[in-house]
Amino acid sequence: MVRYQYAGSGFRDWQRRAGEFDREFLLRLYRSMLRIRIIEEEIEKRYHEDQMKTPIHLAIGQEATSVGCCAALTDDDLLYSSHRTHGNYLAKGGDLNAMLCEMFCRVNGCAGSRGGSMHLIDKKVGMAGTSAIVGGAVPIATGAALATKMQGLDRVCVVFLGEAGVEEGVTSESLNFAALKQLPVIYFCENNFYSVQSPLATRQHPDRVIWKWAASYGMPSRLVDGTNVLAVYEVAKEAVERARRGGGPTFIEAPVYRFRAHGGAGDDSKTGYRDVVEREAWEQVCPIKTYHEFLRNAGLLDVRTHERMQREILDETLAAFEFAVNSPNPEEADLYRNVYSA
Ligand SMILES: Cc1ncc(C[n+]2csc(CCOP(=O)(O)OP(=O)(O)O)c2C)c(N)n1
Ligand SMILES: [Mg+2]
Repeated sequence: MVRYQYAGSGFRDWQRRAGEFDREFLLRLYRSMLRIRIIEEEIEKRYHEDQMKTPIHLAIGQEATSVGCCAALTDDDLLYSSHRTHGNYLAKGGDLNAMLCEMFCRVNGCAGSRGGSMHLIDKKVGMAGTSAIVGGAVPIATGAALATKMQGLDRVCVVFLGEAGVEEGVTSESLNFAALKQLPVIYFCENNFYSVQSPLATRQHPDRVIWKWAASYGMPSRLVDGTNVLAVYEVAKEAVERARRGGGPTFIEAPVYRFRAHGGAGDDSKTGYRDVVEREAWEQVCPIKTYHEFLRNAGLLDVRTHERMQREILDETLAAFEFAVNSPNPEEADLYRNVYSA
């Protein structure tokens, strides 16, 4: 049974708007999505070797949300996220070598090899941190936005959460507080309809439409096609501009679909919690595929440029894996450094 269908209109209305954007910018968005996809596919390919000492949650199929949103941010803006982190980290400009070292548990890891895939951080580019606790990053981003406002900084804080993050009490508290205090924070909800293997319909009442629920806290709330990188960019840009000029928080809900299992490599649809036909239908509106068609139709991307891009990204990816596997393991004496316990 197909439960969740794509309800967007793709790039149909965007073709006539192609000229509004700079070609370099449009290609940069494409490259960024393709890069995330190629890197994650390589992670997936090697995961069974069991050299990566971390659980993984691939965002294959969800690249447009990370890339579209981060294109509206500067390095000074802060990004927080959950357990499905790779796309967020890379789109924000996080260091690939440091990310892979973290996953291989090597000394050059971005979290000192303590955190693995679910705890990525790169302060230089405003990748402020990720949390494996569902909804856990939401109050942290809200607190960062409070600090931003109190210190009078020109900075916007963004937090990615899955639709299950909405079910955590702390998310309600955070939205209420952010609206009350008019904080410069954006709640970006990637609604992929599943929490591990539980469909949304078994977890939230059908009358509770997520973006409308968020609006009831007293903040602008938007629904945007999460497979359309340009639509995401536009909505994020509007929210960022509002936050910067003191206009307070925004909530964004973006329907997306993950093409792989909740965790690990490969797809798990055959276990029966979702229909393979449902996944295949969403693959037809893959954010990279549809945007590629848009660029080709607009005459902005030719076959050779595309092939060169793929080659460059794959070379970069393989070199980063090489760097990670050749980085040393942490020293035993370092085990308790930076570990705090009360
Ligand atoms: C507070 C809490 N409860 C349960 C879990 C176990 N868990 C890890 S990921 C996940 C699913 C979260 O779904 P969603 O927020 O929609 O993100 P998605 O995995 O779909 O990207 C759950 C229940 C957890 N990590 N933290
Ligand atoms: Mg989900």
